[in-house]
Parts: sequence; structure tokens; C-alpha cells
Amino acid sequence: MGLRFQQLKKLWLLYLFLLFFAFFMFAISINLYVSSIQSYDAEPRHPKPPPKRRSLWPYKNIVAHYIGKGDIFGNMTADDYNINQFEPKQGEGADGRPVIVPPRDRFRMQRFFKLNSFNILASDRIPLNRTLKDYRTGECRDKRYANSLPNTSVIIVFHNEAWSVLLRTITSVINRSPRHLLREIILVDDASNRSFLKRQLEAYIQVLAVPTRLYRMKERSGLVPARLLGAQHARGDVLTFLDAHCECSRGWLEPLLARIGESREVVICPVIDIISDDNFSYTKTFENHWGAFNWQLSFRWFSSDRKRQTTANTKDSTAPIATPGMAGGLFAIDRKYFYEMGAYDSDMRIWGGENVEMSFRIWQCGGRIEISPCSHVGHIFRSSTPYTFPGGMSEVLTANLARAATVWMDDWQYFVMLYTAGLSLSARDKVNVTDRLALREKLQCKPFSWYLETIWPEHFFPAPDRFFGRIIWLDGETECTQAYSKHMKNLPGRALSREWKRAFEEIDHKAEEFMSLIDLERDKCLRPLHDNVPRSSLQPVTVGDCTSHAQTMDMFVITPKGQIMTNDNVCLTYRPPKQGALKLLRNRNATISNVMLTQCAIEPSQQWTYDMDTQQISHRETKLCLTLKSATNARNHKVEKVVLSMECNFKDITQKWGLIPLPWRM
Ligand SMILES: *[C@@H]1O[C@H](CO)[C@@H](O)[C@H](O)[C@H]1NC(C)=O
Ligand SMILES: *[C@@H]1O[C@H](CO)[C@@H](O)[C@H](O)[C@H]1NC(C)=O
Ligand SMILES: *[C@@H]1O[C@H](CO)[C@@H](O)[C@H](O)[C@H]1NC(C)=O
Ligand SMILES: *[C@@H]1O[C@H](CO)[C@@H](O)[C@H](O)[C@H]1NC(C)=O
Ligand SMILES: *[C@@H]1O[C@H](CO)[C@@H](O)[C@H](O)[C@H]1NC(C)=O
Ligand SMILES: *[C@@H]1O[C@H](CO)[C@@H](O)[C@H](O)[C@H]1NC(C)=O
Ligand SMILES: *[C@@H]1O[C@H](CO)[C@@H](O)[C@H](O)[C@H]1NC(C)=O
Ligand SMILES: [Mn+2]
Repeated sequence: MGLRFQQLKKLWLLYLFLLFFAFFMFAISINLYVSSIQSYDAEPRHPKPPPKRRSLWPYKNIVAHYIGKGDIFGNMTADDYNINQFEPKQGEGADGRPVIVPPRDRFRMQRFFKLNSFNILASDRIPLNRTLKDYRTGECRDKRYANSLPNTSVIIVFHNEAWSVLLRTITSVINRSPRHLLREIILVDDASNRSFLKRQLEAYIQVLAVPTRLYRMKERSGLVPARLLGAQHARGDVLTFLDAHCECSRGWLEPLLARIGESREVVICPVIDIISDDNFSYTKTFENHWGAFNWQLSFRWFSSDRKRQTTANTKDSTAPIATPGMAGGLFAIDRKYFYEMGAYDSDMRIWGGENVEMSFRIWQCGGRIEISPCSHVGHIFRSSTPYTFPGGMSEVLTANLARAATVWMDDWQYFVMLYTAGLSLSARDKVNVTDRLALREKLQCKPFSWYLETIWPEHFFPAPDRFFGRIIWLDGETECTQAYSKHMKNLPGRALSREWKRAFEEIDHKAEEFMSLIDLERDKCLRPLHDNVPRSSLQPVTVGDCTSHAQTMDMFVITPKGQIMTNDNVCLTYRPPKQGALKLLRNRNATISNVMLTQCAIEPSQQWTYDMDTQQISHRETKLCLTLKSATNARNHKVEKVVLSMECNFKDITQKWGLIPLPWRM
């Protein structure tokens, strides 16, 4: 009897244990489920870290189609859309620290993310007046500005912005600007329909310490018309445009106004720091960077050793940095100068392309665009826009870009239209830019070639003295390779010159023939080993199918000095693998080579020569020739064709390369 009781007791314990175990497993699986969604969801949105020296900063233009995550979190209702859940917790997010949303709210956090494409639950926990650190360098902090700086109107356009994010932007402007420099804040509502942006907002701005006025667009018009409406009502000496999802940090305003006080022809931008869309942490970015555009006119950040400082004293780390392009969201400009220079192209719709137009226009018409390293403003970078895009996002964007290109880019407009997906030469016929061309005439603006040569000498666009086209492997099997080799063999005095210029001219003579002979399927083009790897990262090179026009993977620009460049400021580089490089490559299971595509820089590792006689491309310094070899991928043991540089051997068919031009201007 006693024994049985003991057994029962054991069973009972076992039963209890099993119960606990089941519960435990359940908890773990829920946790795993939530975190797996989170990491899947969060990864593509994470802004990339600030740029290191001489690295391309790969955070992209924030345009992408929003892809819903299905309805695992339930669909948004009108109530979800209109509810304002702002509930600040003392000290949350202080000093720009990240916010951790408590586990019980994680599901709601996921659910509401898509409403704004940022973590609204995190934002709603942070007080409007949260503290930020002082992100300036010591030199910037010590800098003293004149007493009589021009004053400014701050213009903020919003469309269905979240309450806490919009008001934190406004609060940071008020709290961190000297009162006498801030004349007014002008809000322009681009036809929002969230209910808290109506009366509730109107009541809120009545009591602010700085006069704040709100104007509303009658229908959704976009950034340009809304900013123009705001500017029209502004009375400050300077117009300062901000996005509606920013936080100004200490001392942000004085350096901007001081620079315009010095020279009214300067359009000046702050350094744009990163506010995480996920946890709202504020991350300072590298100060010595500048911006420009890629072949498709998407804005890109770059940084370089080349001194772009505006003063003669290049040691002055507080001096603004000249930049060929502006991101467009955040900048200050003298109000009268804004109108003298043609304000904005008011026919640009919704969003996108206006920063391209303004960058070209300001420079070509005699102004300057600069970034002040002393002014830091945080901005929430999102990976997609949560808002509607009347007219279709890519249609609107390409139409705007077509306007900018047609007015300002001269010969290069054809290049952009030929090699941008969604654009074509017929885009020119659809735009009416009569007024803008008249403006260009009136302001007597300089040609685009001047802009490239003078303002952006390190650019990677084609030019009259450069080669633009494909580099094919001369396997001797296709018509194109045979015609090319034959032509090179019959050149008089061909062996005398290894000048690229000479080669470009010879190839130009036969451009039509070579272009008509190339067979996109049979000819083999030099190109990156992997598709879809960020252009900024180190990547090996191979030969493969030549791509169609809208992709530019296999298109290169070669300069007379022997830089072999491609889109996004990427150059063919001789790079003997080091320990570090090996590690880097192992992560991406790529094959190791001593020839890589990487960030352009003026240095010997990126200088190549071409021998017309042997059709070899060799690295100038080491005299090693580009060679096509098979290599085994260390990780997946697949055999891949990789381009290496090796001892030259004029008989080796794997070292023969042809330059087949592509058209880029009319
Ligand atoms: C969400 O909306 C889609 C279509 O709009 C519908 O097919 C789906 O059933 C909805 N899901 C829920 C959970 O309501
Ligand atoms: C923020 O404002 C609240 C009142 O609205 C105030 O109690 C708090 O001290 C302020 N915090 C800072 C850092 O100024
Ligand atoms: C702004 O500056 C203008 C002159 O530059 C002056 O007339 C105006 O009073 C100033 N406004 C404020 C608020 O300081
Ligand atoms: C707001 O407008 C969008 C279209 O722009 C519409 O889909 C949505 O239902 C509207 N929301 C409310 C609450 O009216
Ligand atoms: C907050 O987000 C940033 C960037 O998105 C990330 O680097 C950081 O690790 C995050 N912090 C926390 C505590 O999750
Ligand atoms: C283009 O616009 C101008 C002025 O806005 C107008 O006079 C002209 O007729 C328009 N041209 C065409 C072809 O629509
Ligand atoms: C790494 O190898 C795997 C398996 O072959 C492949 O699916 C993946 O795309 C590779 N990753 C990169 C970055 O090339
Ligand atoms: Mn923005």
C-alpha cells in the first residue's frame, strides 16, 4: 500500500514536471516567433552605419514600394489610423538613447509599424522635449558667431505624420534655436486625413513659444507645391526647410544662418544624423561627407580625402564642405535668393527629383551648396514610404527626373534616359519645360559639362574624353570578338601606343560595327560576380551574359588616366587579398581574387593600361594582366569563373579583352 502511494507521488511529480515543461516550451516558441518576425521585419530597414573614411555610404534614397507583411497582425482599421497613443514616459529616449518597448506591447508594436514605416510605439514613449547629446566637435562648440545673424522661418511640410514625431520635430526646433533667430514656424499640411492633425493640432500650436502657423493644401500635391506655399507665407530673412520627422540638436541653427550671412548665394545643409526607425536612438554620422548622384540620378553619400572645405585654411574643421548634390530634405536658403534662383520646379509632383533639379540649378547658375559640419539634425530614415503616391511612385519619380534631366543635363540627359529603368528618350516629349529653360536662359547658367568638371571632378559619368560601354572577353568565337581582334591587328603603329586615348579613338571609328555585332547572349561581358550585392561592398569580378540597357551591371566608364569605373562610384581595383579581406569574403562566401570592384579613389591600385596590340588590360604598377580563371568557392565548392591579375602572356586567350562602346548622347 505504502509502496503504491510512493509510486503515485512520483507520477504526480512527473505530471507536474511535464506541465511546467509544456508551458516553458510554449513560452519559448512564442518568444522565438516574435523575435523571428522582428528580425525579418527589421533588417532591411536598419539604416547603415555612418561612413568610414573613403567608403561609400550605402543608405539609399528612401523610395521603395511598400510591401505589406500580409495580415498576420490584422488589418489596420480607421480607428488605428486616427488614434493618437502618445504617452510619454519620463526619461525615455533621453540623450538620444534607444527605446525598448516592453514585451507585452511587442505584438502591437509590429502591428502598428506599417502605419508609418517606423516604430510608432517607441516614439510615443519618448517625451517631446527629450534630451540629446551635443554632437558637435570641440571646435564647433567653441565657435562664436556674429550677433547680427539673419533670422529664419522654419518650414515643415507633413502628410499624415505621426503626432509624437511631428511635434518632437517642432519642439526640438523651438528648444534648440536662439529665440531671436527663429522668426516663425510654418507648417504645411499636404492634405492629411488623420483626425488628430485637424483641430487637435490647430489647438496645440496656439500656445507654442514661437509663432507657429498652419496652412493646408486642398488636395494631395506633394513636397514642392507645399513647400512653395509655405515659402510664400514666410517672412524670415532665411527659409529653413525641414522634414516632419527630424530632431534638431544643440547649436544646429547658428552655423547655417552664419554661412548665409557671409554669402547669400550659399544653400547650406546640416549634417544629417540617423534616428533609428526601430528604436529611435540618435546616431551621429561622419562629418566629412558630401553627396552626389548615380547614373539613375539617385542621391548617394560619398566621403573622400579630397578637401572640399570652402576656406583656404583646410585645417579649419568647422568650415563648410562643398557638395555637388543635396539630399533635399533639410537645408537653409536666403529667402529672396530662393526666388531669384527660380524657387522650385512647380510642375514636379508629389516627391522625388526636386533635389536633383535644385542641385544642378544652384551650381550651374552661380550658387553653391555646402554642408556645415557644425550643424547636426537627426532624421528618421525609413526603408519605404507608408504614404499613398497618387499617380504611381515610379511614374511620378521618373517624370520628375525627366524634367530635371531635360532642363539641366545637356548631352547627359540622353544618358540618364537611356540607362534608367522607366525612362526612355520619349520621356523628353512628355515634359513641358519651356518655363524652366527660359529660367536657365535668364540666369545665364553654365553647361552641365562645367558642373561635372569643376564641381564634381571625381564623377563617374561618361564624358567626351572617356570610354563608355562594355568590356568583353575576346574568346575568338563570336562575330563581335573576331571583328574586334581583326581590327586591332590591322592598325598601323598599334604597338607604339598604350595610351587609353588612342584606343578610345580607334574603337570610336568602328563603334557602329562593334555595337551591331555584339550578341548579348553569346558574348561575355566583364561584370560583378554576384547580382544584388550592394554596390558599395567589395566584390569580385567575372564574365557573364551581357545585360540589357536598364541594368548597368556590365557597363563601365574608362578615364584617359586608366580608371575603370562603374555606377555608384565603384572602380576596378588591384587588391592582393589580406587577412582582413579573407575574413570579409568568407562572410559572403565569395571566391577570393586580387581584382575587386570597390570604392573609387585616386590611387595606383586603380590604374590600368590597355595594350591594343595584345588586347590585354594590365595593372599599371604591377604589370599584371586581367585574366579569366576558374576558381573554387571556399564555402560551397562551386566552380566559378573569376577575373584575377596574373603574369602577362600575349598568347593566353584568357587575357584578351575588347572595349565595345555604347551610345550615351545624341
Ligand atoms: C485584411 O484585408 C485583406 C484585403 O484587404 C483581406 O483579404 C483580409 O481577409 C483581411 N484580414 C483580416 C484579418 O481582416
Ligand atoms: C520636458 O517638459 C516637461 C513638462 O512638459 C518638464 O517637466 C521636463 O522637465 C522637461 N524636460 C526637459 C529635459 O526639459
Ligand atoms: C528678422 O530680421 C529682419 C531684418 O533682417 C527684422 O526686420 C525683423 O524684425 C527680424 N525679426 C525678428 C523676429 O527678429
Ligand atoms: C485617408 O485617405 C486615404 C487615401 O489617401 C484613404 O485610403 C484612407 O481611408 C483615409 N483615411 C481616413 C481615416 O479617412
Ligand atoms: C537601435 O537601432 C540602431 C539602429 O537601427 C541599432 O544599431 C541599435 O543596436 C538599436 N539598439 C537597440 C538597443 O536595439
Ligand atoms: C508649355 O508651357 C508653356 C508655358 O507654360 C506654354 O506656353 C506652352 O504652350 C506649352 N507647350 C506645350 C507644347 O504644351
Ligand atoms: C552563399 O552561398 C549560398 C549557397 O550557395 C547562396 O545561396 C548565397 O546566395 C550565397 N551568398 C552570397 C552573398 O553570395
Ligand atoms: Mn524625410
